Amino acid sequence: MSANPIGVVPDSPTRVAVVTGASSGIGAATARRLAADGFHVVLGARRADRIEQLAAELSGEAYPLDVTDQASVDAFCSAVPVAHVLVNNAGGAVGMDPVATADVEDWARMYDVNVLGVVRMTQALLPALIASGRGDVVFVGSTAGMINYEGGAGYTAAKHGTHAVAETLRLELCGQPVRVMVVAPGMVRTEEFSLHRFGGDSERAEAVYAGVREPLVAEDIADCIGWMVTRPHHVNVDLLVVRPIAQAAQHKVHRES
Ligand code: 8X3
Repeated sequence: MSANPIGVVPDSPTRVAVVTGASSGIGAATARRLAADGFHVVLGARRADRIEQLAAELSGEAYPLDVTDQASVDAFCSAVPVAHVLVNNAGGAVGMDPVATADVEDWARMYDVNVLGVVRMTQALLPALIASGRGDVVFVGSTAGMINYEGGAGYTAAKHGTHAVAETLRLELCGQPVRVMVVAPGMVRTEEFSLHRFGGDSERAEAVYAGVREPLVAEDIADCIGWMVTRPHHVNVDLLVVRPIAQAAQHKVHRES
């Protein structure tokens, strides 16, 4: 466990940013970006070894976190008395089976991490975010939270749920000093998203990006999040949809042979 080297206290000008799912991909890139922007970063993920290494590099903190486990969320959040930004990034897809034959256990896992996980984290850190007087919750949603596609219903239903939680929270917090923002990425090539979705089948994972000249990368989304949380605090970027230039819409992807 890396110690808090700067001892952030409530009236410190340093803002504290909590990033979930920070062991790889968008989460790790966001932690790097926010640290570079001057935030004190607190990283959470199940793979403690990875986040400890990254936190040491970023002079931040790292604690193990499984957002699908309330006890884990409680333990993590008890180590974070001060928080200005929560990036609800932990999430993911499992499988790509049609509704007719999909495994409902996969769907339950996706709902747990993409919907209940963000609710658990948001509930636990909301008092600190409000107390900060300038809090932010960023939900890493998806274009899959705005449209549906064949084989994707388990994931699209879950990501629609992520977006619904965010939009509802914004309504409920109206008048409080907490922004609620959603970034909705389209095709982002990370080392794990598609590999995880297809149970480690690298051929299927690679096929997702086949012929796409420049899919987005994790740093592109981290860049968006960095921009969103560094706007003057009265500016709430409700929803930022971002796709690679080769993806005009979910089903309209230019592929070179
Ligand atoms: C990922 C976008 O198109 O794979 O959140 O569903 S997609």
